[in-house]
Amino acid sequence: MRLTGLRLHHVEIPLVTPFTTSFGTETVKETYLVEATLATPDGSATGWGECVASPDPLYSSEFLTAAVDVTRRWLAPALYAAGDDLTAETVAHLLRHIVGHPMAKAALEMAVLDAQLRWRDTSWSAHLGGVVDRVPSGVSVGIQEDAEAMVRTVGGYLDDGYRRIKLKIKPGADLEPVAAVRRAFGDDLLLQVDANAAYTLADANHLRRLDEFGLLLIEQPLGEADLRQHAVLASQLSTPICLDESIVSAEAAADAIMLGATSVINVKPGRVGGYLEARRIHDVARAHGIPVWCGGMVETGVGRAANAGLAALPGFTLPGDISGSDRFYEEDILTEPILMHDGYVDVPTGPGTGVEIDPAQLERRRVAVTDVPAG
Ligand code: OSB
Ligand code: MG
Repeated sequence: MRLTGLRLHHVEIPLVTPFTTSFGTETVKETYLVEATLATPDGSATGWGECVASPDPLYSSEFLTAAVDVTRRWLAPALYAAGDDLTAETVAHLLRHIVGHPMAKAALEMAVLDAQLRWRDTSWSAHLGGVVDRVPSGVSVGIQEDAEAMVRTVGGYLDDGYRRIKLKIKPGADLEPVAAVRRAFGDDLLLQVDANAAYTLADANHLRRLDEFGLLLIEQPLGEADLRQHAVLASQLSTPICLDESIVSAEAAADAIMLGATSVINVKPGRVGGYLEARRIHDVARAHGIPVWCGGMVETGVGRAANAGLAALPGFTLPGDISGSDRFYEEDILTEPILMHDGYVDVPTGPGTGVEIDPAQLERRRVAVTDVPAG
């Protein structure tokens, strides 16, 4: 295939409720969707990607305007320069000399893979190796005003049918909400927490107090670069550690596993440079008997559909952060929203990501367009 056109659609979509993590509060989703047009041997194909970078570099060093800039000035030119040799499998290789920027790279690879699979009439999940037609749906619950509010909010999600609850925590908002939720909903509730790197090893004694709540795991308690310190912490907790921010590649996943820094992995395609690297992480983890689950980055239906396809792989043995779009958005940007039924999200079966963008919804949410033409 050959890249013939690239357009970034900048969108802003209000969230149904503010989402608070240890690093900040979001009330609006800001991102861009990538529309890539490719010439194929028999015509042309269009694919869509979604960038998961946030406006501010708080979750990771990447941020939205940097992703746009690196795409325009370095990534897109490298893909155009590949001529007829472009396939989804070559994207990461063609971009490897540009250091970092995995989320910008992932959005491009996603669009090229979507176009390729639509052209080949193959679904995302079938291509990646999915083995199930629906995936259990977990929900990530932001930090609330107090423990009572947390119990109320979690109760609402359980009424909706979510099968696993993840509570965001930070110093000063950890033991109390966790204890209250465990007390309110009992020992059978699949419950886990996510600290988004808000603690240090000096907090080990405090974090050990979470052990009594029977959590599935604690996600990323320490900093992104602190693999060795996570290994030390793991030796002091009975709650399993699951790394998110630290797992930036399949190599990092292998290192973390060998060091004993992680016993579960949150796989996020954007964080690792794309769905193909995400599959490699699944493969490495599976070979080591390490369970994985699919994380989320508050995606629109576009990214949510692709995540559901990935989560259908056999190593995804824990429920992921794959909620219905209505967990975050009043309306999806798709013709058919991604929804949860009976605690599961269906894995799309159509070609590519299997979902279609609703042109009217896109226009309604679009705040700008960046065209990135060849040369
Ligand atoms: O750490 O998993 C995270 C959202 C934004 C940035 C980081 C994280 C999250 C979530 C939300 O927890 C997951 C979702 O999309 O449902
Ligand atoms: Mg996380």
